[in-house]
Amino acid sequence: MIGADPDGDGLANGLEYALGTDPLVPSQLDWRLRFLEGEVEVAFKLAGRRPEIVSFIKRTDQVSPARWTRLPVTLTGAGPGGYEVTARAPRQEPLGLFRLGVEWLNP
Ligand SMILES: [Ca+2]
Repeated sequence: MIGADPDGDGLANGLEYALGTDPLVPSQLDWRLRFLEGEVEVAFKLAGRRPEIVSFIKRTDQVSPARWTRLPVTLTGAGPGGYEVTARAPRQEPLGLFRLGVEWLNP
């Protein structure tokens, strides 16, 4: 079942598939935030790459109502160690919230 979470880590089976993680072993997202000159860089490390899935990063500057904006991303690495999805955005106050998203190319 795509929405089930048998390992109880909060990541549903469909998302575990997209991220390349084992749905029977608890996982957590490996991410980092870096402050650059005038910019902030957010990166998520994913275990495996699926050709039928696109990963993206969104940002919002407020919670309610959220105004999520999809950021341009770069993908680096493709070996057995996984790969990273990285986005940069202008540095601002407040910093806002970032999140990783995935979507199937041909659902
Ligand atoms: Ca899970």
